[in-house]
Amino acid sequence: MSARIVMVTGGSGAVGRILLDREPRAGWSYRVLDPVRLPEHLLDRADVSQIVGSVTDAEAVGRAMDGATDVVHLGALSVENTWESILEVNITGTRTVLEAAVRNGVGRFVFASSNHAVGFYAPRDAVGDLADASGALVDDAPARPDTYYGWSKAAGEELVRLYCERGAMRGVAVRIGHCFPEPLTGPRLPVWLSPRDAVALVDAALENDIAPFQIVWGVSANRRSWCSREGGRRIGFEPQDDSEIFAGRFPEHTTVDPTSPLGAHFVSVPLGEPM
Ligand code: 15L
Repeated sequence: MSARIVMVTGGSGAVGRILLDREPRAGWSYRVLDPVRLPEHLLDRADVSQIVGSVTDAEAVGRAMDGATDVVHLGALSVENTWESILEVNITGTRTVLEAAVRNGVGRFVFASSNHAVGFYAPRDAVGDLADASGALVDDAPARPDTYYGWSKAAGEELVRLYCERGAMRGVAVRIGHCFPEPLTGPRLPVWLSPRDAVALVDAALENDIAPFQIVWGVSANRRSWCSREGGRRIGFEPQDDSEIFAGRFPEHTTVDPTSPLGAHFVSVPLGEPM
C-alpha cells in the first residue's frame, strides 16, 4: 500500500484529538493544520506533524496540503458566531481547503458537518421519504439549519459535493452528533458519537469503496437514536457503542421527545438583532 498522508484541519480541537489519539498505523501519517498547538504527546509522535495556522490563511493551507493524499476537514468555528466570522472561517475557509485539495490531487475528503445542519428536525419528522426502513431520519435529509453555524455546515456539505462531483475526489460529509468521550447532557444521548465509533467512521470514509459523494450520520448505536445507520453501512461503518450506559447520570431525560428539535439547545442568538 502506498503511503497515506492525511491533512487534518482543526486537529487540535475535541474531535481532532479523538481522531489522532490512536495507535500509529504503518503507512499512515497525519499533518495537522490548526492555530492551536497540539498537545506534546501528539507532537512527539513520528506520524503526526503540525503546521500552526488557520484555514483562513491560504498560504498555510497550501503548505499543510503539500503531498497530502487525503483530507479530514474539521477546522471551523464549532458553535454559533457572527455572520461575518462564520462566512470567513466556515465558508471561505472550507473553499480554501477544497481548492488546495483539488490542486494537490487529494483522493478522499471527509467533511465534519453537524447535526445542526438539520437541527430543526424532531423525531416525529422521520416519516415518508425522510425515514429509512427502521423509521429513523435518513442520512441525507434536506438541510434545516438551526443557526448560522448549522447553515454553514449545510452549505459546506454542498460545497464538498461540488468539488467531488466535478472531479476525481471522493467525499463524505459526516453529520456529527455529539462527539465527546462521554455525553455531556441527557438530551444529547440519542446523538452521541463515541470516540471509538468516530475513528472507525473516518477510517471507513478514507479506506473503503465509496460513492463520489455522500452524507452520513455520525452517531453511535445509541438505543435512543433516531438517526439512520444506512449511510454508514454504505461506506462500511457499523457503530459499536451505545450512550445508554450513561443514561443513569441524566435521570430527568428518560425518553426521546418526538416534538423536540435536534438543535433546540443551540439557538442562542436571535435573528434580526445585533450580536
Ligand atoms: C456541534 O456541531 C458542535 O460543534 C459541538 O461542539 C457540539 O455542541 C455538538 O454539535 C452538539 O450538538 O452536541
